[in-house]
Amino acid sequence: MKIYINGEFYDRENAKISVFDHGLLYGDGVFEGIRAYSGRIFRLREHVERLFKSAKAILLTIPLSVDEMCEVVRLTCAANDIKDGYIRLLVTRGKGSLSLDPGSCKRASVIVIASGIRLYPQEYYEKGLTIVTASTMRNLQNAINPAIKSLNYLNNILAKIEAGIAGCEEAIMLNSEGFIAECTGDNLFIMSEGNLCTPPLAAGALYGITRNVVMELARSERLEVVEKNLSRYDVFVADECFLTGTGAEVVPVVKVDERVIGDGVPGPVTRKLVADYHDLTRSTGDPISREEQRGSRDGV
Ligand code: PXG
Repeated sequence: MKIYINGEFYDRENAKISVFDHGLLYGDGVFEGIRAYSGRIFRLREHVERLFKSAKAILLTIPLSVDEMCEVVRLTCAANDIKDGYIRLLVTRGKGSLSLDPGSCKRASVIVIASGIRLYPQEYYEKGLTIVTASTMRNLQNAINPAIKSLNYLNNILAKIEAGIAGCEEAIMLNSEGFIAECTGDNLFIMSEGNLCTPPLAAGALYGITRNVVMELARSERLEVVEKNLSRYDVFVADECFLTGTGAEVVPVVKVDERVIGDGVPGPVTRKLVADYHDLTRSTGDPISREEQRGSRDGV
């Protein structure tokens, strides 16, 4: 395994960063989780652009351009001979003093890890997930804004621990008003009265790239997509429910806080979107191999 750190590739044993890196000391940094399918990186540019926005929001200067970062991700996949895989992209504040002061960090660290992926069991897609609502609420907009994909994920981790205690894979997180924000690492959708509904980003969700893709797919199926505040009640009485995320893709939910959703099996809209997303990820994306990249650029 070859891991990219600040312009060099290192073997797994030698891929190390300083204990004085503020990413470790304070969770001061940003990250992305990206997938490659069949030798192509899915929605690479969107992920890299979101990374740059997260960095901008925390006044972190990334020492590369968006194009250079896309190229680094591609090169790291190529160096690891990735066809289907998971890419973790991190930018930390870098090495500094033992004080909070980010000014003590002279240069951000850029790390790219490209590895194989542990897929959700097929059963989840066929039978659907059971989830619960966590008592840990999502961060306030004026605390750590949930739109920032920061290295400080304790908020989500606390909710994930609650999911685990309840024997579930995921948990719903509410915002301070009691409306649904999202899950710990996935966005949430419901089918209600023939419309596909999802909380607006202002409710405190990450600007999910899978969420965007699913909204595009749904609209292309002539479904009405509505972004509106959703309460737990709205989910309990929904006809269908599913989650979206890079890792999970589109995964059906059939029980929430012991309430059976719809018929208790993945509904028709969910099943169609699971299949459409699957097809799209396996037929589009930026080629990892340079030859194919040239080919696609030349329209060959
Ligand atoms: N909400 C949160 C809080 C996330 O961290 C999503 C929604 C879905 O966003 P995307 O852009 O991926 O559709 C995420 C993304 C992991 C893991 O290791 C988590 C994510 C992505 C990949 C892996 O648990 N979260």
